[in-house]
Amino acid sequence: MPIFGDDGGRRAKEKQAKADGRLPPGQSLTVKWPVLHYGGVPHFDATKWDFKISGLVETALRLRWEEFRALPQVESTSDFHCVTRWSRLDNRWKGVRFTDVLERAKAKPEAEYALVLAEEGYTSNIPLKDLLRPDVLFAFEHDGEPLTAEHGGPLRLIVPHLYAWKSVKWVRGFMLLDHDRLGFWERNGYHAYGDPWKEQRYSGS
Ligand SMILES: Nc1nc2c(c(=O)[nH]1)N[C@H]1C(S)=C(S)[C@@H](COP(=O)(O)O)O[C@H]1N2
Ligand SMILES: [Mo]
Repeated sequence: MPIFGDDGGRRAKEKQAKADGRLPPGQSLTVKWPVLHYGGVPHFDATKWDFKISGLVETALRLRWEEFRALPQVESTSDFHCVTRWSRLDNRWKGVRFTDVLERAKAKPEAEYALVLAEEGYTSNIPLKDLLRPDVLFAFEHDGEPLTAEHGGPLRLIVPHLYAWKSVKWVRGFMLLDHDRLGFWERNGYHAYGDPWKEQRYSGS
């Protein structure tokens, strides 16, 4: 007899996650991995792909796919919290730390915010100091597999401590600014910062 019902033990895992203090308020646990985004899944062409760093940096940069792939890679396991109230724990990501990318361009002292840029004009704003955490990665892999296109492959940003709309799929670069410039969802009613532990879901909350 299985101990768990046919939800693969989801309820038991959720109870444990709550007891361990790993589930932010108002979130429920998912053991699957939903696909969520606005618009279509962009087509990837390695010969045309580039990653651009601009704004308040010492050296504006444009990295080609091969150059980005050659940056030092690390693994980091972290949790993922979507504002639509699901969380997925213990995701094993492999990719390049934000800090290892930024190092090549060097932030100017007045840079305080980033606007992260993706395919099809998707953007998200994040304070620069939040991106300097060691678990913030540009990820190529999830749980040992190359990131599928629907989950943001070939490359997505992962910012575990903020709601997942900040974990920009199909990322193509970022711009550093001295002020906060709202991104796509942030202009459409989501919170400018988005701390899941404070339930900063919508602007004004
Ligand atoms: N480029 C882009 N990135 C995006 C989004 C989007 O619409 N476009 N949606 C965000 C939202 S709201 C969530 S919850 C996560 C979902 O990632 P997943 O589909 O891999 O679960 O991607 C985020 N990154
Ligand atoms: Mo989301």
